[in-house]
Amino acid sequence: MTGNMTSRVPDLDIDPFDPAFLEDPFAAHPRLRDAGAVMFLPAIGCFAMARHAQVQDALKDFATFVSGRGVGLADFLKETPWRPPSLLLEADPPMHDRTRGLMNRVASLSSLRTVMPEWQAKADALAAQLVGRGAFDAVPALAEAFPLSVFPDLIGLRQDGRENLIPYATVAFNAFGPRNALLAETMEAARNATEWVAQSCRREMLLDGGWGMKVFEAADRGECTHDEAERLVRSFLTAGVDTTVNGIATLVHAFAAFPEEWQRLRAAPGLVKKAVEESLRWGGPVQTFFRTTSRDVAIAGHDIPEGAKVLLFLAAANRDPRKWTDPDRFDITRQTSGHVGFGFGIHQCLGQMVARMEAEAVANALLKHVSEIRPAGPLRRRLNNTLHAVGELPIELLPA
Ligand code: OVP
Repeated sequence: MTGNMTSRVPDLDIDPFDPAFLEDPFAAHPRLRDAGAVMFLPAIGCFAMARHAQVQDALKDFATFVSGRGVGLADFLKETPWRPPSLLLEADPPMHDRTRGLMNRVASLSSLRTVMPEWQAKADALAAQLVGRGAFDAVPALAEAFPLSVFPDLIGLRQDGRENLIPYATVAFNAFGPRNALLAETMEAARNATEWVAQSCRREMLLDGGWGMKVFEAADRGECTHDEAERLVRSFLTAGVDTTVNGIATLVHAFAAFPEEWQRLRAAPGLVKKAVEESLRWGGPVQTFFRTTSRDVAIAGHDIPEGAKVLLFLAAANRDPRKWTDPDRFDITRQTSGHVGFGFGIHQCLGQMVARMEAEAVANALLKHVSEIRPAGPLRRRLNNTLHAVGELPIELLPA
């Protein structure tokens, strides 16, 4: 026989949604990467890839590794999704390209530039208030406080009920995993949040000038239907808060854990953008996403059948020693291009400029006010099926 010789995919006995795994996913990543270019995880009955080359290739090949059957464990062809699918994240071309084009025009860099001075002033005031106050938990006081002080206003949400945003997103990210205890608990806690989010996406609830209303104005121009507009606004509310909260918590944690990198940044504040990018590579606020195969496909000599769920370990790819030198080290001068912290290809994070701007505003504010970021107790995780979430981050900020 010649050509097309493929072999069975190796099994690996790891459950990536087990609490012990979620507590420290990075500890298990070497086994995932070393098991092979592709593996099968009997614990959850799906294929998985954790090396940078395969994860990035799969993300690029959107026609083979599709999103329309869901980017969680559930196959939307066989199971009813917990909510109507996202028209962006859980859609494929041609539908995806139409909604993504519209949303790209709403979430433009030019509309962000106009709010940047205001965001920086808010971050500066927050840092000034937190510095020199002794030990505090940076999760509520900084990582949650800052995004909540800027993002809901950007979208044009009313004040009332904003406390529902994080509980809703927590459920949404848990819902990409199996129907485990984490999902059940957070679903219960967010019962009213789901209804509040649905109401908040309606045109009557959105303020003029916000990104939410801009989506409805695109609908008025015929770029999508008004029902679609509502669901697109929902994407902003789902994807825009818990992600940046944990991105900022991870950035602060990185500097607390690598104090010499904080001092390097103080000596060269022009490295802020690189430091933010490196924190995304190193910290992995979004750990994983699934795809579904649209055909039989061979990966590095292994067969994956059509209709298979494939778990992509973004955070493991971002620390793959086949791609990165000394990958577990947080190094603000590292060349980070090619990291998949925002995904890759056509679905790559729509809000990445917002996320970067928020993190840069916080980093710049800390640079103005803070000489040292000291751990003041153990970091505690808030377990989530998708996010590497920080539950508690005790730190102390010493004045500059
Ligand atoms: C990380 C993301 C996450 C969750 C939901 C959505 C997007 C959405 O489009 O609803 S991107």
